[in-house]
Amino acid sequence: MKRFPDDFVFGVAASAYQIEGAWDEDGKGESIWDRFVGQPGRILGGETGKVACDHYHRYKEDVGLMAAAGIPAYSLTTAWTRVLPNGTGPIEPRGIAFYDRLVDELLEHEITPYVTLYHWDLPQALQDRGGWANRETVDAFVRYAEIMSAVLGDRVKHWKTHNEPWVAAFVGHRDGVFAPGHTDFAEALAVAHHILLSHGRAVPVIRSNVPDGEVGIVLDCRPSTPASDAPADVAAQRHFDGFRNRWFFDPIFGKGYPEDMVDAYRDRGRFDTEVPPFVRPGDLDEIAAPIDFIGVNYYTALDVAAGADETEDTGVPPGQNPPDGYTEMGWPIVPEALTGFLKRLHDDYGAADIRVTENGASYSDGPGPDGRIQDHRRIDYLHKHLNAVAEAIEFGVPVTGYFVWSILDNFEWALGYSQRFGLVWVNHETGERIPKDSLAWYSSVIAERRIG
Ligand code: IFM
Repeated sequence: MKRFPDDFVFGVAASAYQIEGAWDEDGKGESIWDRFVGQPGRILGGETGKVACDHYHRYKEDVGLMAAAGIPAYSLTTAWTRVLPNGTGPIEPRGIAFYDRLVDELLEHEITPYVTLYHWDLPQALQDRGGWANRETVDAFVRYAEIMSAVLGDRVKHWKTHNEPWVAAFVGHRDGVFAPGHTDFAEALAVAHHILLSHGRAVPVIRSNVPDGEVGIVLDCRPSTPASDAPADVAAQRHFDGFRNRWFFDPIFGKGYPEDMVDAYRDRGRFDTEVPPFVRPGDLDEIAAPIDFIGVNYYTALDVAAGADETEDTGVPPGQNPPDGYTEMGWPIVPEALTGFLKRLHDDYGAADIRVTENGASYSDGPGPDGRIQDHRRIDYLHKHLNAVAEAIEFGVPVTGYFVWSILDNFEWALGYSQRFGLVWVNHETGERIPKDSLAWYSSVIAERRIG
């Protein structure tokens, strides 16, 4: 039995586009996801987030579900286009009013709000001017951060600038699988840089608006191991780690971009200079602005073999199935890699306050004949990962919080509604919510503050 420290924060998470719906209500502007879902072939089954979980209208019910389960913290993201429909220009007061209501509702139920400013839904108006590849988007983001922290900062004390910049940059601009659907490696690199720069510039702005608050960023991680001791596999794994983890963690922690990766990217990044041309003097110092915590999202880990050094699906070699199996995303379940990565953040980067800002599993279990949802596999997944967090704490790693992804079954991007990550089941036809057994289980872990 491992006990969590008294100040350890348990929470749940969700993001605006994945749950809110009301995509064009109350003056909301169009985001790149609103545009992307309308393009044929982009989303499985042609589904969209136009209605999603209708959280925009049902937020009281959702907060009530969290409160009934004794969830102490909720990580939400705000939609830039609700507040600034064109990304810049006039503020839409009805958008601000929604987040005011949501935050007040949470506080009335004694749930601490954690706010993330960007979870991939760039205003389309900014995309039309080049999106994140255009350095001006950095200034637009900083203004948006300024507005949100000024408006909510009296009640919201926990701020995260970005969620998973790797995904926004590479899945959106290299793979073309997420909005805006581009396939240009050089553009993806510029996008990543400007997102990181916007983070670094927003940090002092948020801090000055919320002097008694804290601010950080959320990076997704993909721990990996070489498929064998063969030098080619070892080199491939090192490259994968640079691509997937070090390119983001290194600059945030003041180490600049990893040199081996700058060298590796020169051709595809279309530059022949020592540093990529989008990196201007002073940028790396700004990106490394001191943060109060680092958020890390963890789902899976993989083995990397030579020849597959930048793909996500290198997986585990055939015949060596992971002992804990796979989730329905097809992701190997590797809880011990979470412990390892948390240790690495502390040992290699000196991270002094680490939060697991997303962790969870997709399983499609729905209501049985008695209406109950017995999602044992999700409970097992969460149990193993909370245990992995507790183990890291025992090793002396300063992990201070854990947020389950997600409170609700929601819109899983290019996979539409086919994947269910929720602690609460959602009928996507009617909007009905049914708490799963995993919610009751999580509720008891929170109450006992221990895992065994
Ligand atoms: O649903 C996503 C979320 O938007 C970002 N992190 C991973 C989750 C599961 O794929």
